[in-house]
Amino acid sequence: NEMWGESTVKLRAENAERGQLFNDGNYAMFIHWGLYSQLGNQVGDKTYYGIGEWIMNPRMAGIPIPEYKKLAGTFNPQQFDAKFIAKLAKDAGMKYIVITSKHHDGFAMYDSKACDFNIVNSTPWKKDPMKELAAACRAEGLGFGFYYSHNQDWTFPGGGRGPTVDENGNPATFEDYFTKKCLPQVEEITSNYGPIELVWFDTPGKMPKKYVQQLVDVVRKNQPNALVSGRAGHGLGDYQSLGDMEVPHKNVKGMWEAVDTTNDSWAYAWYDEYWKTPKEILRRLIACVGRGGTYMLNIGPRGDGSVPERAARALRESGEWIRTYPQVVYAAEPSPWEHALPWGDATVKGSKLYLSVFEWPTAGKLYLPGLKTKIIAANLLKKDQSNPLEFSESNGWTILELPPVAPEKLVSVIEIDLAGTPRVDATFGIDP
Ligand code: H57
Repeated sequence: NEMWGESTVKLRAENAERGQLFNDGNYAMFIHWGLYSQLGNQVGDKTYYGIGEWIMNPRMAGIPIPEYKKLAGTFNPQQFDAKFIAKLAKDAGMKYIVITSKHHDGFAMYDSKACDFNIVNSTPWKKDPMKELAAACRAEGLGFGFYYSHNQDWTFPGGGRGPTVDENGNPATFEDYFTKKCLPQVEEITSNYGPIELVWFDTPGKMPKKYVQQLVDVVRKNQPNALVSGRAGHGLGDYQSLGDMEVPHKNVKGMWEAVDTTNDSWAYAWYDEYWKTPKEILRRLIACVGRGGTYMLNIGPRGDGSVPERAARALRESGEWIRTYPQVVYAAEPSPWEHALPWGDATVKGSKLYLSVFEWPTAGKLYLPGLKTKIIAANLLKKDQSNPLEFSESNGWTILELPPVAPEKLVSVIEIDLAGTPRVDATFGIDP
């Protein structure tokens, strides 16, 4: 994806320590929360459809900077509850949380000394939610990381797509923005919140390499074990970040992550009720694990700090399934088929193959194309029960005999013990 600047793919082994986060915890919570959350895509009596964190941009409402800055004066998120959010991520089966410390609007959602356009200095609330969230994550045993918009800053002079002159009308350069705000803020987020697991830089645009390098150096200095997202730019990140809301259809090599939303917007959008169902969440999570990557799924809390109930419910329901079948997801390896199959998808643990059956075959047979490794046993799981399945082979197809009704409401799991690591002849096509 050219937008994020190409080849940041690195092998897991190159970053054994840092990469551990992805190996163990291939499911995470992303949070977009900021001044824009107060608007929820509505300005005056007009609704702007799209991604809510872009509301001030001319492509959406086009809010002038002085007007936008006034939103800080009413930002008072009384319902924000860091423990609730960390618990929700935990219940969802997620392993770490990444939250917007500063999005393109330039507003710091943490206590920043580098720029007073921040939550402590310019809101009536005056608190640092990130201190609380970092602590809550640690208490739940979750990892914690920050999103930081390093190139785009729409309100600070010299920032990407920001004002080109300062308060006195003098020309402002990207260098000004970088030295006065960007670099100091990345120092802050990597120094003031204890050990963090990830710094998620976004959309490098045309940001010169020398700046990106300095940011990555700061992260390495302060947080040697933190991952840096591929969207830092210039191949300086640790792993590849796919496009926004992109779940790949074919296996992707190297270390990578997909980022996705529970509805259609990153930030809270009042009208957006296009919630993914628990089944859709599992479909996309298992697709990512099955393609060889990790899945980070976003929620957009409201301006008052509360989490939309339907997002929370879907996350908890899918999380309950993950807690029942953790072996399917965590530290699982990619599918030997390299793509989804008509009934669902596959993940691997050594010589065990896990079939996640999303569409229960009505004809009582499930077909596996071209599986070359010998099957020792096939079992249909039902929580901690395990029921043996009959299986046969015909012209390279493995045929599993299934009961007429799926044991699980959401997704049923078949565990296959193989004589070795699964190998597949990829030339097989449509079910016989
Ligand atoms: O933070 C989220 C996501 C993780 N990456 C950010 C997004 O805000 C970058 C999204 N940039 C993609 C993009 C390309 C063109 C415009 C947005 C509203 C109306 C038009 C635009 C947005 Fe589009």
